[in-house]
Amino acid sequence: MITLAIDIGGTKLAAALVDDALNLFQHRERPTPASKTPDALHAALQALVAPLFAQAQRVAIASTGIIRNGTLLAINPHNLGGLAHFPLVKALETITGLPALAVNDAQAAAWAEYYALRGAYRDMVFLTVSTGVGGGIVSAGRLVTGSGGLAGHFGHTLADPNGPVCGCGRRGCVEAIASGRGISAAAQGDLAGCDTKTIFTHARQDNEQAARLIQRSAQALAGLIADVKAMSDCQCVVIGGSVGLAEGYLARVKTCLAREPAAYQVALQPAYYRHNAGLLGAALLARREEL
Ligand code: ADP
Ligand code: BMX
Ligand code: ZN
Repeated sequence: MITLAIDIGGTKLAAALVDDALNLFQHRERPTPASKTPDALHAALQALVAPLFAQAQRVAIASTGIIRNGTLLAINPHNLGGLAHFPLVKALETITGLPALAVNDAQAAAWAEYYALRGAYRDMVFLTVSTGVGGGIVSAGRLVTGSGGLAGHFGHTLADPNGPVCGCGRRGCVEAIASGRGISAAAQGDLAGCDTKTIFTHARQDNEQAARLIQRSAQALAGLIADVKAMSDCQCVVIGGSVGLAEGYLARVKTCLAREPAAYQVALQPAYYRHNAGLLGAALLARREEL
């Protein structure tokens, strides 16, 4: 059985074909359109999957946003150019004529990373530091999505009561400080207007402000990891997303976490499936559901 797996993030859309042995082929990417209206996302998804779907028997979607009854509901619409609502499953079923399943991107990635651990831990949490900060929980070997899809949205817990207002409406969320958007939004002077990838490049060239912005993100993420440990007693936290996987970032988070009391220490590791964790997690869930 071939699954067309799709990953919808705030910055990029990715798609690939995945076979039953989890081999991933014909990987394609394009930028996520920034538009309040659903038409632009629909057109971008259509163009992304057009060369792929004839070879697939089902569609598995990992997407940013709260996924409820196959529909994307943004908790932070700013990450999608203001788009707050998109009928994901309906759109992909119309485009491909295939049955489709949708799940939150970080929840999907948590499931793939739990699978990669092969039983080493029963309780783990996945965190993505990307356009936003997302999370997924596996508890006693089960993926926790919540009755309304909100479970694991750790990016919207408090990092700093005096921090910037988050696109979700709360002040000082971890996402507003630690995410790719949060890092670039705080850049000033010589770094004003730079995206986060560029800010990492400047940090490697000893730009002090760039290093400070990345450190502020790593510190907020380490605080979140201590909170997650306190709430879930998970045995392992896996980090993904382009910021989370950027060279040197996890080492900074580990240093910050090491300063927290012993009770909050937890094994930290980078995503085994790197940038493909969302695609493979969605494919694994479609296989489990026998879609
Ligand atoms: P998405 O949120 O669409 O899943 P990513 O995981 O690629 O996408 O996260 C996008 C964010 O990561 C952006 O803020 C971007 O500037 C930043 N980014 C992309 N590549 C890198 C990199 N190599 N190093 C650091 N940051 C990166
Ligand atoms: C936001 C939220 C989460 C998502 C997380 C990471 C939206 C649109 N998304 O907190 O559902 O899991 O970002 O998403 O409200 P990404 O785009 O960074 O991968
Ligand atoms: Zn928030």
